[in-house]
Amino acid sequence: MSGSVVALAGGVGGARLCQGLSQCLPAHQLTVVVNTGDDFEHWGLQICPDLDTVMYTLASLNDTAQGWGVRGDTRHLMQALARLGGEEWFALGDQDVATHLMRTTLLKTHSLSAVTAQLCQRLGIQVTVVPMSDQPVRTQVETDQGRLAFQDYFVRRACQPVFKSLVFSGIEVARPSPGFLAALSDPELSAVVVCPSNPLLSIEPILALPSVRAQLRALSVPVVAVSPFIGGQAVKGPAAKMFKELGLPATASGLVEYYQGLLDGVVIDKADGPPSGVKVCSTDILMRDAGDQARLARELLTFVETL
Ligand code: FO1
Repeated sequence: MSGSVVALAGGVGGARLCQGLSQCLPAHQLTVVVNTGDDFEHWGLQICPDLDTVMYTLASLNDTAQGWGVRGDTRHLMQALARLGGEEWFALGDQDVATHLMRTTLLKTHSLSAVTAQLCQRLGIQVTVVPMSDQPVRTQVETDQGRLAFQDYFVRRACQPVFKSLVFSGIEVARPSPGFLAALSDPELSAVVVCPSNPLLSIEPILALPSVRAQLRALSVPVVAVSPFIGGQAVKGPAAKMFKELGLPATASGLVEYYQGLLDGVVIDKADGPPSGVKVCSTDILMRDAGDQARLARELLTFVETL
């Protein structure tokens, strides 16, 4: 691929595809735009779970078994907190805390974009990673148990409450980050990739930012998603449960319907039926290891060139 690619990403699935894309594209041709709706303050620390998952994955530091955090991390801090009666529902590894301490300190004088760029540089990440916005946007989940803060719904209650809708607190006054806007207006842009992240929790906050949907629709380059579903199940996380609670099938067709005309193409698993209304690439979309990530990214980029 000769032009640049913007990837919209959230947690584990997005991070894995971005790692694959980073192996197929020169670093200057990839910008990863990361959801910050999951961000929250905990123990006085600014925690950006999706930015961390993307950074740790691109730096090959990620805990692949757990899905978040640093591989081989210890929990001495959490154990000491528990001894003092502290809450344990959100587990912070010791090395992970270093990231949150650094970010929290730097954020006193720098934007989240600048802090993210500095953390990425220190971790040796060459592709551009930007938060979706420098202003705080906080996802809240309307459920049968009332409106819940994102991490309360996701981690503390393990996504058990029935999902109804989302509220993105702060979105009206938030702006897409400078790096996000620059990547979308790059004359060399050749595609926007919607990663196989949770469409509701990870991608929707990015799309809900003022002007983003309109800008994506106005682009003359293809917008292509990789499905997060295989055989009616999400590869990871609660996306299938949430789609069903919304009355949408947890399939590639449900995905295309959900994105409401945004997509030109979709990459689906070979086990699944093709959706109508978009171009389809059917392949093995399960990313078990780095080899799968690179293969899927290659197939995605080849597909994009046909659109
Ligand atoms: N997810 C969990 O299910 N339990 C945790 O204790 C937890 C801790 C955690 C700490 C730092 C971090 O960056 C992420 C962490 N996550 C944890 C993952 C995270 O909350 C969610 O997976 C994302 O917000 C959804 O993409």
